[in-house]
Amino acid sequence: MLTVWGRRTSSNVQAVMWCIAELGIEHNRIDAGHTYGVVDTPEYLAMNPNGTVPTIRDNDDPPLFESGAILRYLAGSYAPDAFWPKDPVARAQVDMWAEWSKLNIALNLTVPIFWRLVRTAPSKRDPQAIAEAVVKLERYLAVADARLRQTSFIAANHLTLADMQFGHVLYRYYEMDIERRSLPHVRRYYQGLCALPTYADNVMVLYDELRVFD
Ligand SMILES: N[C@@H](CCC(=O)N[C@@H](CS)C(=O)NCC(=O)O)C(=O)O
Repeated sequence: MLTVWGRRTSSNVQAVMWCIAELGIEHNRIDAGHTYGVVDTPEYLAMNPNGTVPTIRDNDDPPLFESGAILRYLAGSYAPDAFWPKDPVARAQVDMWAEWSKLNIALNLTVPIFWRLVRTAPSKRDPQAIAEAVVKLERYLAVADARLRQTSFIAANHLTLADMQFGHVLYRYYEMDIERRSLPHVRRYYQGLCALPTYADNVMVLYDELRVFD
């Protein structure tokens, strides 16, 4: 049995949980991180010395941390070829978009925008820094928009592992109280994801427990 440690409000956990749901993997999830604790216990730190979520353990295999590595492990073990091709050339195309999404979309949204807005008290927010971070993120989203003009999903015309890395971030992008530029193909793609029960259940998770107030 696969065990996942991580709270439902963690975006990195959401990518992993969405993947698990897409692949129909039987699993057990244990709340960990933020107010749930667990991540500072010696037992957890022995599995993941960073004290972050997610961490997984599949049966008696060694524990795994880093959501990107976890996604690739799950896909390599449980996914059909269309989701994560065996052919190295075809797989590299999916991996390229997954890596691109993690580095350019997730990392430019989570700390520079989400943390500054949702996880910072209103009196301490820096609207100028947030606006500049949105402009920077949207330069990369414009690349995705041009891509999604040609393909239904980010790496292909069907769902792949790359969508787990790209798509999970969009819920917060569209939910946050920010000025957004027009990105019609990203929006169409996002609306399609929202119609997927696997996305709605695992990614469209309210994050009120993370909000910081004055
Ligand atoms: N690069 C790591 C980042 C892990 C990470 O920073 N996770 C955050 C949640 S998204 C965390 O553990 N925060 C501390 C906490 O929840 O206690 C990954 O992709 O798995």
